Amino acid sequence: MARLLLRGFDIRKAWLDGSAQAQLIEELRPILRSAPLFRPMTPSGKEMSVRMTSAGKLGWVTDKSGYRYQPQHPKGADWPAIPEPILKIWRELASADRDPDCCLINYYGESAKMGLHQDKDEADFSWPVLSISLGDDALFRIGNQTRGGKTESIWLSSGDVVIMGGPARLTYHGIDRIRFGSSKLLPRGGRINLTLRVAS
Ligand code: MD3
Ligand code: FE
Repeated sequence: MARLLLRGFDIRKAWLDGSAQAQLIEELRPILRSAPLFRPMTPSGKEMSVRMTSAGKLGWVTDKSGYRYQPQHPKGADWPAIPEPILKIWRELASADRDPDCCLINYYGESAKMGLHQDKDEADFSWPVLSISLGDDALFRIGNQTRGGKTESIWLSSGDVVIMGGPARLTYHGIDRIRFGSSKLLPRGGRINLTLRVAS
């Protein structure tokens, strides 16, 4: 379980062993059944290549009305609860005295990516954000607190956990690409990223 500090990001390599990763995938199955992945549309009308859904009191959505958190899936049902084993990871690592109200679930297929961006739709940036990587390796790019400047990249693998707190909370970040088929965790390949946030 190596620990890396990169531009204020606290990266715990292999925080979850294979059986913990498989347990999380099992927890996600019923969630994906009741809150199916959808392909979000940016306010400018472009479809994102990542497919998404959420668990928790609030989920993140985007459409022509803009980016926001809301209590229901786009099809109208309340989001399912965040599974206890996922909350446990937050309680161990986030050093926050409150549970997250959103677990964003991102699925990256073969050619999915996410451009450099800041996470700014939450009400209070003093809460950390925690990310859990499952499945195929992903090339994670970290920039600066303002647009532009030099970036650094690191491969994230299944079982890695990253905590973004303090000044790093507003750092630009993105996923350039995944190494499709690099992990055996998901039978059909791809990558799932869970992002825990205090949104409200
Ligand atoms: C740094 N997801 O959903 S997780 C996102 O792997 C997002 O799916 C990427 O960026 C993914 O918004 C990266 C790492 C991450 C998540 C949230 C952050 C890094 C962050 C919030 C603030 C700063
Ligand atoms: Fe982000």
